[in-house]
Amino acid sequence: MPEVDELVERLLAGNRRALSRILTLIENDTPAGRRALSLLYSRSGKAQTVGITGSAGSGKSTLVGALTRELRRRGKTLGIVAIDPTSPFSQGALLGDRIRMQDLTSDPEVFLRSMATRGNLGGLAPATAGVVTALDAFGKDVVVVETVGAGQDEVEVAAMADTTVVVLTPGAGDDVQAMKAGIMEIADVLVVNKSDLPNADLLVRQLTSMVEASRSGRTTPIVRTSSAREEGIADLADGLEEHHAYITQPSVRDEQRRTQARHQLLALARQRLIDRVVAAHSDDGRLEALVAKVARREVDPHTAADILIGE
Ligand SMILES: Nc1nc2c(ncn2[C@@H]2O[C@H](COP(=O)(O)OP(=O)(O)O)[C@@H](O)[C@H]2O)c(=O)[nH]1
Ligand SMILES: [Mg+2]
Repeated sequence: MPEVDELVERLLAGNRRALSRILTLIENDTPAGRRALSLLYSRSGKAQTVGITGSAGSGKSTLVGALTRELRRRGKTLGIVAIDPTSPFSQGALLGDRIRMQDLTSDPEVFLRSMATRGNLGGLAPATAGVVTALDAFGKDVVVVETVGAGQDEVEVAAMADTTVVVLTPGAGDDVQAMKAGIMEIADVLVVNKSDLPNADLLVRQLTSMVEASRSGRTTPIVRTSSAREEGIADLADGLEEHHAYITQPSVRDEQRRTQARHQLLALARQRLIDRVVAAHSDDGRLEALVAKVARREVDPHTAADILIGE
């Protein structure tokens, strides 16, 4: 595919339009997109990837804006992937994000990319991973992925990054919810944002005891921020740098890279197998026939699955 190959060359030479076009190809999971990824993959792996998750409205976008300005002051270049809600009901939030992040896009060292939650044919996680790979190969020092909320898929996307930041806010009932959902386990840095609001101390205390109880080895730092007032942002940047230093120790690095590779490889293989099985059985109606049999209790689901993959 000579056209894509040329596009990749332009991306690697620092052309932002080529990057933009390749990101679209990757997002749509086109053959050209896969070709681009196969060329870019070996050129990636230098950036620190940062996943930021937390409930909608916890201030992630505002935080990413403030953090970007801080990292720029520290001389870092950035790629930002903002995963947008696709629902028409969230247009307001989307518009808000655009306004909050607008001033960032005039900086040529910052590349902001919005991605839809739905419509990625290959799935959100692989599409995001591909987009991050391209921004990494483009040469950005830090690639930040901001998820919309803290649902299962979104947490998974954030957890793929080298460094995962979980944003919580004081007084929100869903914090306890988030902790229950095991979100604590994936946090490399915990942020108590909106610490200008009451009860921030209480949340910090609760988190401190949870962190002490759950972690061995490196202790997850808890950073208080007010992204609205741009307070604590340097502490967050410090937290990211500390975690980066921690994971770039050779032994830790190898282990993390392997975990990431295994996860990505198996997820893609799983998806391809499913697609293949479904495609093979849909055309002639065998899949629906089997579904009907299971529904009528004529075949149990295990046996049906064996039939499905065994043929
Ligand atoms: N009081 C307070 N409000 C904040 C803070 N950070 C963000 N907000 C507000 O919280 C709302 C949601 O922010 P946004 O960044 O869009 O959250 P996201 O949905 O997590 O990306 C907006 O109205 C922000 O102005 C903060 O530190 N303190
Ligand atoms: Mg947001």
